[in-house]
Amino acid sequence: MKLLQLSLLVFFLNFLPFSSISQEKYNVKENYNKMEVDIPMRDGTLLHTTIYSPKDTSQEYPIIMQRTPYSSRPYGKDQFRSRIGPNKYLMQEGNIIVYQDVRGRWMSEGSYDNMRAIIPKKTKKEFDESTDTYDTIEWLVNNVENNNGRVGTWGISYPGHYSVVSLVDSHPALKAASPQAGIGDFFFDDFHHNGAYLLSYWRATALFGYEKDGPTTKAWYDLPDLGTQDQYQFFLDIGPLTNLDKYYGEDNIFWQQLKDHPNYDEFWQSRDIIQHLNDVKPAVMVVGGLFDAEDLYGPFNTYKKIEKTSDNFNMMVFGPWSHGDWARQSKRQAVGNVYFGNDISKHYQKDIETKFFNHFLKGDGSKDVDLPEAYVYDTGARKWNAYAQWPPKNVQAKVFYLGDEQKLTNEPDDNKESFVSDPKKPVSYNNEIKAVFTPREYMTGDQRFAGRRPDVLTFETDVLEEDMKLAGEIEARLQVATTGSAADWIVKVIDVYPADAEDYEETMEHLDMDNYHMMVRSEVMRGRFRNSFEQPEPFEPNKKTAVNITLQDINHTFKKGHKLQIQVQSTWFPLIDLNPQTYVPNIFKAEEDDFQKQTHSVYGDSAIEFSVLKE
Ligand code: PG9
Repeated sequence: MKLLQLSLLVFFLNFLPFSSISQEKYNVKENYNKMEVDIPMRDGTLLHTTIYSPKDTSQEYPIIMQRTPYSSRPYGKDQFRSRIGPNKYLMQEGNIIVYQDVRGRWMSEGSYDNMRAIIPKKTKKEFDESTDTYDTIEWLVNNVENNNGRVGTWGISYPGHYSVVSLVDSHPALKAASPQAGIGDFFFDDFHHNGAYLLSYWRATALFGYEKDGPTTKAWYDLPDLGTQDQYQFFLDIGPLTNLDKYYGEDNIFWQQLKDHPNYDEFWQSRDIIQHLNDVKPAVMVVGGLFDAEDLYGPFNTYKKIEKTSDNFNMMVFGPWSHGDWARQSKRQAVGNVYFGNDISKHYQKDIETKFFNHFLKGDGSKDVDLPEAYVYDTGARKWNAYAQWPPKNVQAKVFYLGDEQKLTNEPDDNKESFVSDPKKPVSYNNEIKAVFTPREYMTGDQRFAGRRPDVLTFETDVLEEDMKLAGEIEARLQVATTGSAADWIVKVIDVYPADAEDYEETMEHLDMDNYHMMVRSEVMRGRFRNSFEQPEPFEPNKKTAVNITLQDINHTFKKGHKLQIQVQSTWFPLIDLNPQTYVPNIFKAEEDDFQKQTHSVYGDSAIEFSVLKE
């Protein structure tokens, strides 16, 4: 099986809750009955819903539901998943587990709409995903035998998004929701980061772009085969994005939408779910991975928005995970070369996730429960922290400046570092030739390969004489200039390991962890959006200009003997698409000649602000 297909299989196994191919001692078919029903929505559309109910009817059970665009298969009354529910503990103790194909996907009727916008003031017949969820819950609690009248939702990624949606105008029977890496907004999650298009997601456009003819158990789309492991070269050879049109025709609705909406316009704004998280009633446990390459914006902003607007039970768990790791059964938890510890996901599933659902769906459901407000793993010290709030209260701002001689300094200076940025020789986002369905391992990748390029600026502290713990968001306030009229700015926060760092089983053959430059956090700002995501602006050539970038939260101790390093660059390929570096109205429609080599500069009064935890 080609690596690309394998990576796609791994991607899907993320969403076939636990693999439908792994052999488990626990036998679902022996312990659960399965029913498949088509539930009518308020507009008459039928949504295909699979219900697994415990055979033991000596007690009533709550319903724990996942709504998904990735299929509630296997279909057929005698076909059972080998694992059901959020984790094996909840499966084995008995719950009614429900999977539903969302509108327009797989066996459900209707049309699909990526991140379908919530209609704020709906008429009785108007529908969106919140009404589909409401109508589904209404049907389930009134028709599924032996349910205890309480419902939970959960899901990872897109299914996580639908769990977030369940919180909007929620059904009164919905008592608990656990959105996990739930997409918040496609302009900041997955397909874009701060307006930069994630070219690395281009193949996934096929997954979501085509309309199916009717209910189907078979995939109605094919993913384009790049025919190479070298995605950097493939996309470099492709050149302007218009050359990708030969792979996706007009019938790929999502590809057309991506091209027609390069700015944060009403199309994207209406699909942002965070804006609707007001006065949330059900208990919420937001889960995310600190090295999740797909959805970081969504979970952090879901938790923070609910904290601001609602009085419900609301907690968050962020572990040393990449996308979906927390749902796996891996003994050793590692992301790429970096190992964090054993049984981290098991501990989360057994002691946190199971307790959350049992308390709110089977227990007294009060806010008085022995669960932490913010359970966040320290990815440097390699241990869990239970915080009373997030971001933590006892932090102090610490500003570093991008000073002379590649030093992070405590004071700004009048230094200026310049580099030539050439779209024909962009900085790679990773250091291996391996095709991926969507990027993952670069989130902890070694950044020495980049730092040695002349078009990547590096700034670092001296060797730390004591631990420095950074907790919360990071604000990069760059002062830059370009000879062109457009540019992207990427900031990377790196933990430089000492020469005696230990190697791990996961460390790649040729690599030692000594002097490993571990990516801790990174983010891009497409410079045209520096003042507004809605109204892009060119740079005035050679004019010193402010570009601010918020990097998602971290919880990382830079240990004594390590160094903190910042890298700044303007290309990150093919993670994101190439910026022509001359201003064009829509980069999706840029032409070959628009792409120009330019000289960019970063000034010494550029600041990176961290929050240092005062232990
Ligand atoms: N958020 C993930 C994703 C969305 C779209 C394309 C590729 C990945 C996910 O649902 O896994």
